[in-house]
Parts: sequence; structure tokens; C-alpha cells
Amino acid sequence: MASEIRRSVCPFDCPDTCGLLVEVADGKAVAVKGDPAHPHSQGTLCPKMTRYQDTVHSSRRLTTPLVRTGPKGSGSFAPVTWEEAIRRIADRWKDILATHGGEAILPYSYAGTMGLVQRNAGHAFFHRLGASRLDRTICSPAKSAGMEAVLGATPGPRPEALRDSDLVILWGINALATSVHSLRPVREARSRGARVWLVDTYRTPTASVADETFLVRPGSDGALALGIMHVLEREGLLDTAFLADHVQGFPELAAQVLPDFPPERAAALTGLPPAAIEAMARAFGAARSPAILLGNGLSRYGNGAMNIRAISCLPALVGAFLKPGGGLHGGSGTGAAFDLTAVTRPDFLARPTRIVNMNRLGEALTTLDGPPVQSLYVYHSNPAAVTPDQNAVLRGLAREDLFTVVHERFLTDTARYADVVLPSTSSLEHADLYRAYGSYCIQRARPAVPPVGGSRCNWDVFRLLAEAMGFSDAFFRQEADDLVETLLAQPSPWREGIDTEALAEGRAVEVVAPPGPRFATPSGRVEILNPREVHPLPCLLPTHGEGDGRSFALMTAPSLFGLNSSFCERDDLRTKRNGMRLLMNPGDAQARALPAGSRVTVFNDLGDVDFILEPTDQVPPGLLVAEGVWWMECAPGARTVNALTSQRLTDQGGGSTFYDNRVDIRAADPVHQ
Ligand SMILES: Nc1nc2c(c(=O)[nH]1)N[C@H]1C(S)=C(S)[C@@H](COP(=O)(O)OP(=O)(O)OC[C@H]3O[C@@H](n4cnc5c(=O)[nH]c(N)nc54)[C@H](O)[C@@H]3O)O[C@H]1N2
Ligand SMILES: Nc1nc2c(c(=O)[nH]1)N[C@H]1C(S)=C(S)[C@@H](COP(=O)(O)OP(=O)(O)OC[C@H]3O[C@@H](n4cnc5c(=O)[nH]c(N)nc54)[C@H](O)[C@@H]3O)O[C@H]1N2
Ligand SMILES: [Mo]
Repeated sequence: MASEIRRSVCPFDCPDTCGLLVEVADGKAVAVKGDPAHPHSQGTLCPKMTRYQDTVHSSRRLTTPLVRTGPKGSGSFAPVTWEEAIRRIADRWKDILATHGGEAILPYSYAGTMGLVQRNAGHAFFHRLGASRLDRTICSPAKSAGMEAVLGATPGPRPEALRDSDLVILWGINALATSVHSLRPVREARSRGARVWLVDTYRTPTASVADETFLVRPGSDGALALGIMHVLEREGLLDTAFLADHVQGFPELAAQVLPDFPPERAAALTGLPPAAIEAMARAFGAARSPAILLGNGLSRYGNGAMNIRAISCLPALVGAFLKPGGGLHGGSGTGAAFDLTAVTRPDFLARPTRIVNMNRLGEALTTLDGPPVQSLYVYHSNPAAVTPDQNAVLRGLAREDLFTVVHERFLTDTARYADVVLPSTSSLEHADLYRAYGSYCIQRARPAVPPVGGSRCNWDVFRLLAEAMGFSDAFFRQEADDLVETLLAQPSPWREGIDTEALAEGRAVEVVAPPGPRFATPSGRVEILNPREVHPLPCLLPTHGEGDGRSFALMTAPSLFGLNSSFCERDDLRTKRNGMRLLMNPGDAQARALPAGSRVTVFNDLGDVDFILEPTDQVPPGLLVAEGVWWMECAPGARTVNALTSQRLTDQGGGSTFYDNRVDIRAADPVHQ
């Protein structure tokens, strides 16, 4: 059988945005490999994408629109034509517009696909409709807020620069699972003699690439950073020239904050020995070019933005921001490379409509002030699984009077609650334009295979809905690829001099940050003191979970073999995950007489979730770890992990607090075993 290789891009929410070479035969993807010419990923893929063809051509793919025939959540549906499905949606929405107004309709989407056109395909339509707007804050706005408080809009260093560092701290990042290609320059640095540390709450798989692992109490990283800074200051391990020339507010920090963080206090707060904090500070101060590779995990707390802010100050004390490979690696910030308003069309919004924080979907569907949400349109997201406070979300989705539409590749937990399900293409079946957030690569993708069954891409569904709603704007008559062209046609200093031919051929090309001030802050300096903040200096803030009076902290960490709730369709990956497990310290398990392999119930005020217990020394006492988000059909009980996470938000940015949980545990009720 003749086959040919087509280029594509990994569409998933991961910093790496790998280039793919797809072998296509008979209109089907038969193999997927990494593109060796991709500047960042250089031909290797993660364990999820090496058999992406099994996702694309999975027998579980939705291939036709469906309408509900049984109770919500039951998964009973009957197939209908696209015409019938779109007519039903438009009829219901016209009704809702007439009786309740546009704000009674709520879109819900996040990151099933990261392509700039398909990801943002609904914005123009919902603006035109006058729907409620969604604040898309589920991932890492607190991390952005914390870094911006110190560094403003300063673009991050190229990830490859890490190879020149002699001390790399992997801080709150399970890079082996979540951004495996960022480890290539780290390994290179290590082979040239660099030390690598991991700072996490448990010994993740990434500990295997670190020389030393420091386990801290959840939400205590700010205290660690302040403790290290105390020692750097006390022992004179400072780059005084850098502080004088490039930093705002170090004297104030040294006078007003650092005296409160001697190693003994930082130790009491973090759980690390005082000597370890002193040793960390001395090694950091002595390093030629120390670098921090900063993850998102520690930002998802009631004090997340503040802790990120304290860590972001740390490189300034030793001048690491100007050293080759040194400083803070917290994302590449290629956002300015394209002007997305050409796709999102804020000008279509006749008047500012209500904004709903996506982490509070449970509240929005059940108790929101203002016009009640009468219709929910979900695309490329699975809120029944990924959104905090699952019980509240499911109560909302179960409302008989809520008209729910879900556009999906699979019959997810959310799709099971839909009144109308629409089948979606996968990334290999539609056009798009990608920009990485862990490197400076951009890449264009054209369809590699035809749509599976009757599936349609996000953009094409909004075109159909626009037509059915009578929107006459020429904008809605374009193809997805036309929008790609529009984005590329806009001039941007980021894309000056790039190889446009390579881009047109579907190869990844790197953009370059335009020349600008070294530190893109209002003062032009690293702002340890930021007068625009509620707390002008970094300080200690409490987590939400403190005082909840429960025995354990619960980490809801990423899995190597899944990505949020994506990839649950893959039998090979589910087998590797070995069921919905709960990792627990063996001593803690023994003290509670909970045997390995037994079914346990983790609970708090929000819900009860059953897991299979796996005692392991990877986890320190007092901590429980549930890796990955699962589909409900894979769970040993009736709920999955987000029945234990809350709708409480971060200190800045309205972010999720997925790691800020306190819980208790018991053996599962024997009647269910
Ligand atoms: N395989 C895989 N890859 C993924 C994902 C996935 O689910 N699976 N998710 C994707 C998405 S959407 C994102 S946003 C990124 C996220 O990727 P990362 O940036 O790695 O962030 P997180 O996965 O949120 O958390 C990383 C680590 O933070 C740790 N952590 C939690 N609380 C604390 C704390 O208080 N202090 C410290 N020091 N560490 C803490 C957790 O134990 C976890 O190991 O990865 C993407 N890539
Ligand atoms: N407990 C816990 N919960 C978490 C996290 C955690 O670490 N712990 N991580 C959080 C984070 S960081 C994030 S970013 C969120 C992510 O939350 P989501 O963005 O909802 O991510 P997924 O679970 O991957 O669901 C994406 C869905 O999009 C569908 N899809 C893929 N491509 C397309 C397409 O082109 N069109 C359409 N219509 N559908 C498509 C997929 O089939 C999949 O079901 O989850 C959050 N939830
Ligand atoms: Mo995320």
C-alpha cells in the first residue's frame, strides 16, 4: 500500500508543541513520528503521541451528531443529521435570546486543541450572540501574575540556553511527564557538569533526572525562596552591581522582609532541615549561572501568585538574569507574535457582557446571580472531569432546564450530559496555526487526513451556527485556512526575517523577540518592590487548605500517560496508568491499616472519591497523590479526582487551586467492593 508522509503539529496543551511526521495511507494515519527537523523536539515524541493514529482512528470516535434520548448523564443518544442538530440548537437559542437575553448562554472551552484558529473559533460567534463571556483561568494565570509582578512583559529565555547553566532547579515541574523536551538542554548541562535539583512535594518521575530532590510542604515555596534569599543576604552572596543597576527594591526587601525568614523559620514552614536551606543558598550563590525551570504546580494555591513572585526574585540577587543560560525559565511568551483579535473579533461584542470564571462553573450553573444560565455550549474541553468541584458541576449539568451542547471527539463525561452532541475532527483533520509556549516555534498545519466520519472542526461548526442564527457577516463565510492566512498576513516584529517558505511548507520556524529593554517593566528594572501590587514586597500568604482540619494534603498531579482527561480513549495508555491509583506513604497506610491494592475512599466537605491504594516511598508522610484526570467510566467509584478540589481561586489572576486541598481517607465501604 502506497503511503506518504505529511507534516502536522501536536495540538495538545503542552509547552513543547512538537512537529509531527504523519504517514498516511488510504486516507488514514498509519504512523506518527516526531519531526527530526523540529528545532525544539528534534524528532522525539512523548509516550502519548507515539501512537496518535490510535486516537485519531479510535473506534470510540464520534462520527455523527447525536440527540439525547435518555436521562442526562445516561449516555443514551440517537443519531441525527447535521442540519437537524444545528436547527435544534438555533431554535432553542433564538428562544432563549427572546426570553432571557444572550447572557443566559454560556460558552465553555479550554485547550483540547491549542491551534490559534480552532482554539479561539467560538469567540467571534459568541460575541456576536451577546453571550456571557468565559474567563479562561483554569491553568496558570497565577503563575503569569506572579512572574509579571517582578518581570513585567520580559520575554523568557530560549529553552536551549539552559544547557549553559551550571545549576538547574526544576521547581514545581514534573518535566518528564509534562514537557519532556525541556529536559534535553537540562541533560546537556548536566553532562557538562551542572547540578540539577528538583523541588516538589513528592518524588515524581522527574526525580530520576535530578541530583537532589527537595520535598517541601504544599504551598510553602515562597517561604523557601525567602529563606534562601535571607541566607544569600546574610552571607554576602549577592551580585551587588546587578542589584544596583537592574533591580528595584532590594534594600527594602532586605530591611523589611528577609529578617523574618532565617533558615530555622523557613525550615519550620517548608519542612526542610535548616541546613538544607543554607546549603541550597550557598550553592545558588556560588553557581556561575543558576537557572530555575518553573512549573505551574505550585501556583495553584490560595498563595500561588505570591509564591511564584518570591521565586521570580531569587535570580536577581545573584545577577543570574544576565548570565548565559541563567535566570528564570517560566515559558516563552510568544503571545505577541500574532494579533488574535483577527479571529476573536472583540468588535463583534455590542456591549460588554457578564464574565464567568471557568473554575466556578459549578456555581455558574447552580447559583449564579443575574440571568440563570439556560444553555451551555462546550467545545474542546471536558468540564465534568477537569473542572474543580465536580459534584457542583454535575448538579448543574443534570438540570433538566439546561440546554447543553457538546462538540467533542469522544463521548466524554461532559458529552454524556449533553442534549446535543456534535462530532469533532482531530487535529490531523483540520487546518490551523500553532505557537509554542515552551519554545519560540511557530508552525502551520494543513489537514493530513480527511475528517473521520461526519466530524467537523470547531471553526466550521461556528460557521454553521452563524448561518442558522442569521448572522450575515462575511467573516463567518471564511474557511479556517483563510483565518490562518489572515493571522500570517499581519505584520509583526516577532516574525521579521523568518523563513516564510519553510512555514508555508508546514515546517516549524523560530520567531525572535524584537529588541526591547532588558527588563520590560515600568521601571525598566527587576521589580522586587512593585508599588502597583497590594503587597508591594514579596511576603508570606496562607494557602486555602490551612485550617481545613483534615489529615492529608492531596496532590492532583499530571500523569505521564495522559493529559488532563485526554487520552483516556487509549487502551495502551490506560494499561500503563494501571487504574485510578492513590499514592500514599507506606507508614501512613500502615498506621491506618490500609493494604496495598485495596479500595480506599478519599473525602472532604465537597465529595468522596474511591481509588486503588498504592503505598510508595515516593510520597512523604501527610501527603496523598492522585496522578491524572480520568473518565468516570474508568473510576472504581462514582466520581473522579475533581470531586475533591474546590472552586476557591488563587490570590491573583482568578486561577484554579487544584493542589490546595485537604482530605481524609478511609477504607472504601465494603458493600461497594
Ligand atoms: N503527560 C502530561 N503532560 C502534560 C499535562 C498532563 O496532564 N500530562 N498537562 C499539560 C498542562 S495543561 C499543563 S498546564 C502543563 C503542567 O505542567 P507543569 O508545569 O509540570 O505543572 P503541574 O503539572 O501542574 O505540576 C507540576 C508539579 O508541581 C508539583 N507541586 C504541586 N504543589 C506544589 C508545591 O506546593 N510546591 C512544589 N514545589 N511543587 C508542587 C506537583 O507535585 C507536580 O509534580 O503540562 C502539560 N503537559
Ligand atoms: N485534578 C486536576 N484537574 C485538572 C488539572 C490537574 O492538574 N489536576 N489540570 C488542569 C489544567 S492545567 C488544565 S489546562 C485543564 C484542561 O482541561 P481541558 O482543556 O478540558 O482538557 P482535556 O481534559 O484534555 O479535554 C479536552 C477535550 O477536547 C477534546 N478535543 C480535542 N481536540 C478537539 C477539537 O479540535 N475540537 C473539539 N470540539 N474538541 C476537541 C478532547 O477529545 C478532550 O475531551 O484541566 C485542569 N484540570
Ligand atoms: Mo494547563
